[in-house]
Amino acid sequence: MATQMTQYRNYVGGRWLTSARQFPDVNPVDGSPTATVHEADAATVDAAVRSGHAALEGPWGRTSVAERAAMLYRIADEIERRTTDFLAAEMADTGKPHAMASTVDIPRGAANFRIFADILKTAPLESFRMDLPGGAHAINYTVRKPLGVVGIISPWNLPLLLLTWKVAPALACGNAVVAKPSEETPGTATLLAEVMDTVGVPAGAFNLVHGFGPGSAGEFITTHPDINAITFTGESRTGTAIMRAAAEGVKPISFELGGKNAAIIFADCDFDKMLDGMMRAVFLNSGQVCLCAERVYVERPIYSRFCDALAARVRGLKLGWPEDRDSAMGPLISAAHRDKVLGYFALARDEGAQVLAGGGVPHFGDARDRGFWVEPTVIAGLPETARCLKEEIFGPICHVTPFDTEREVIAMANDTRYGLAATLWTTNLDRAHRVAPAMRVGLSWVNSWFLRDLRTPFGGAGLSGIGREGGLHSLNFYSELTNVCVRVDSGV
Ligand code: NAD
Ligand code: 6OD
Repeated sequence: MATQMTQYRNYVGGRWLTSARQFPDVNPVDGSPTATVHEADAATVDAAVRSGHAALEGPWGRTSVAERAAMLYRIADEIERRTTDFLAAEMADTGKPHAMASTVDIPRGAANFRIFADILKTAPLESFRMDLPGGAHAINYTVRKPLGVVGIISPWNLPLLLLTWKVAPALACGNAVVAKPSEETPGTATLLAEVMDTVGVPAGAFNLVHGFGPGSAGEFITTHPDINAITFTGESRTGTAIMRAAAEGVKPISFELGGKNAAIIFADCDFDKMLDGMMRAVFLNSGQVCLCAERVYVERPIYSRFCDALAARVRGLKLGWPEDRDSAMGPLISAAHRDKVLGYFALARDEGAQVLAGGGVPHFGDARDRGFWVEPTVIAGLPETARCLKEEIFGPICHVTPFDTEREVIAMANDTRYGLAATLWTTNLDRAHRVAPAMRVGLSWVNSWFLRDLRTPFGGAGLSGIGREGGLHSLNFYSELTNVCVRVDSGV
């Protein structure tokens, strides 16, 4: 008997909707189909937007802060109760190792709901007393209200983490959402819709639509006249298209975009800790984290030692099945993305790079040879003007450059149109406090990477984004603040 392929449907107004058009969800480990995805057409997206507005007019629009916080905690609990399902779906869609999905993606998916419930309950609002001539005064205070129906468009690299990073604060603030996950990773988003259904999120408050960008669900969301705000994580180029769409209707936007992040390694660093940190900063998630370091600058006295040590560690990285507990790296997300990354490997050679490790496609002798793998790769010797040092590759590759002075390395690290993150390795406290804030980025790490209190601002400069999310910054984006000014006349 043929097994029934998993079906990922749209969740609109509390109902599961199929679609006439479907597309396959592919496992990048071996290229096998894992599910059939129902692509939302314009009418389905329109129904999602209308159900969002209907929810805002109904009981969802009258929920209190306490009720919304309690609901967010229930969502977090239910994600945790279904951890095994979420892990299986995330690994099937991305091929990422269990070690990562179980410590980063799924726990953070649940944590995003808890943290925004906590923040919502304690979020301060402004209040000012204004003294007026003649003894009267006025009291100004702000009221936080939802923006309306928020369109959420997310990428494939950290599917649940990055979707919930936006859904949680949007719901916390009382909005309704129409969320579209990447076409590459519909799995955990669909499970999230099941969670919303199970814990009793009112119909229409959370809507999920599947599909692509242009000419599909993504574009239908961004061009819908009754979407009140758009929050997007993805490529800078896609941000440009979405910004154009959002200009019609002057919609608030929040953009978390690409990066070409620098790592700066000073000779006085703790070498072993730095090397462990750099292996994560370059190769976590096969380099498919917007915060990954693709440009590595090393102070000359330890340059050769670093290149040798990094290349040796890279050659020992285990490229494994996601379920294997000792797998360190998975495949790239798709055949198209692998072609793009391999294109940069070839370009690096054309530009004159030395390949210190990797640079090709691994051979396994099993089903993985049909998947979308590349070798973790270290290159050196390119001029700062090379395309490989200017363009985001988004794969398991870094280029290593030597430097001599602090001033020189700050200039090189900042010579990019992106501005997302930097990581700096030193034991010199003064230097850490001089160099870290001098990075033209939204997030500057010292002796660490991808470590962050979720209450802090997150976002990028330049091509890396517009605005900040995180903690109160998220609540402020997902809220309309109304200032109320009450004049109080002086009495007798
Ligand atoms: P992408 O821009 O191709 O796609 C992201 C989402 O946008 C997908 O859901 C896609 O279907 C949708 N989309 C594409 N074109 C669209 C359009 N014209 N209108 C509406 N929606 C559209 O990005 P990706 O390949 O999924 O993700 C990788 C990129 O995301 C990298 O550049 C990476 O740096 C960036 N990223 C940034 C952050 C951050 O926080 N700054 C986090 C993760 C990923
Ligand atoms: O940690 C986060 O909240 C966050 N937005 C991470 C982004 C990672 C990019 O790939």
